[in-house]
Amino acid sequence: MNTNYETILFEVENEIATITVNRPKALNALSHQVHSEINALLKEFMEANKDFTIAKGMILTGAEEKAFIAGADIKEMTLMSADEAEAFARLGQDNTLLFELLNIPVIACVNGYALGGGCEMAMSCDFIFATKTAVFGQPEVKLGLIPGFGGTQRLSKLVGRNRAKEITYSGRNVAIEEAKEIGLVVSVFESKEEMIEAAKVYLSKAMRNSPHAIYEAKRVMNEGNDLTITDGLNVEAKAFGAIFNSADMREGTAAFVEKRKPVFIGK
Ligand code: DAK
Repeated sequence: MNTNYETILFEVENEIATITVNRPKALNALSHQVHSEINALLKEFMEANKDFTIAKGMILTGAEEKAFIAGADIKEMTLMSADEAEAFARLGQDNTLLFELLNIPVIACVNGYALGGGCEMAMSCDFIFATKTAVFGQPEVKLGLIPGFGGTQRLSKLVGRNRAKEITYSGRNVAIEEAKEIGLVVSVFESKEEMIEAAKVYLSKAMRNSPHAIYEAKRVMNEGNDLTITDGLNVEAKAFGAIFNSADMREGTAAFVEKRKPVFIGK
């Protein structure tokens, strides 16, 4: 896999892939180049990791301490035409969809500012770990913009439409206590090191389970998020049936009956 990028870092250790947005001087703001590089990386990774041969879990984080991602690059946006802005929004939206479509769990590890596009990128991960210094928000209206990487949709689904509207219209910051209380963040940590370590421990434990079953659970839960309960239950029933054709399901149930540890192959 190509790991040679200018604005992001990519590494894999113990089957856990980490993407770090690496523009600390601009508080890791999302330039067109950052989005293009994330897009190329995720597409190559998806193709190469179909059988979970590279990684079984992923972390998305920001370089250094001050910011996860302080939003889309405002300096770059001041020069964009409407057509360029639409293309930029589509690229960013595509990246948020790729995180949702990945066959492995992705944890956003948020330290410092996660504003605008940063909050949107974090919300497209499976869930969010954060440090005590984390600050969330959708401040786009302060710039005469609206959220353009899915924030108008995902924040409502995560915290409820009315709270999402209240946060978005004011453009205010959401501090960590509130982010935890409204369900934006699942766990809070004292330091970035502690948070990254906890994410690695979580993913290492999860990968003892069937990677295929985790992927199916992720797929069905994400699909169901956009459906009525009846349609969502239908998707679940189909996936539940199909998983009986998987080697992992046969192995997992047989191992239980034989009182031994299962050996999953991710199929
Ligand atoms: N873009 C570009 N540079 C940024 C940046 C950003 N979002 N945030 C910070 N920086 C840069 C600063 O300009 C500064 O650079 P220099 O001036 O030193 O060259 C450096 O990072 C350090 O920032 P500060 O000096 O401002 O640091 P402070 O501690 O004083 O303040 C801050 C930290 C996070 C409160 C402040 O930097 C800030 O307010 N940043 C902007 C946060 C924000 O408004 N984020 C939302 C961006 S809007 C769409 C597509 C996408 C979007 C919308 C529509 N379509 C195409 C339709 C998404 C929009 C957004 O995300």
